[in-house]
Amino acid sequence: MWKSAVPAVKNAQVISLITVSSLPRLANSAWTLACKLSLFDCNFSKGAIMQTTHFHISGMTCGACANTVKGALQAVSGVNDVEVLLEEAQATVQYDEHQTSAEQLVSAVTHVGFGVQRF
Ligand SMILES: [Cu+2]
Repeated sequence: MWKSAVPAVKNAQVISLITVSSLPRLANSAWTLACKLSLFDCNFSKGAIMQTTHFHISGMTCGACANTVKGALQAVSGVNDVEVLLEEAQATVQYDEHQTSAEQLVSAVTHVGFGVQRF
């Protein structure tokens, strides 16, 4: 994700990180929306630190359950990619550490009625 070797660009990432962290939550959501619309490369613009975490999900019995879990995870601000495997009872989530956390992801899944454990 960090392809640039130009020092000036690295500085720009640090500045953008500081700026983004001080933005109000609403502005941050607008930024996330712009990212989802692919208006620019968000990983660069936001100084995102992408983290991938695996979860064991219990209680999924069919495709609809898997879709519910997937939707709940995708709805969390800062989540970049979600993969839910029904048969393996697993979810893999890629997210920006600056915007969310494994704890928030766990609570999103719990909220829609499934058991979830990080591994
Ligand atoms: Cu189901």
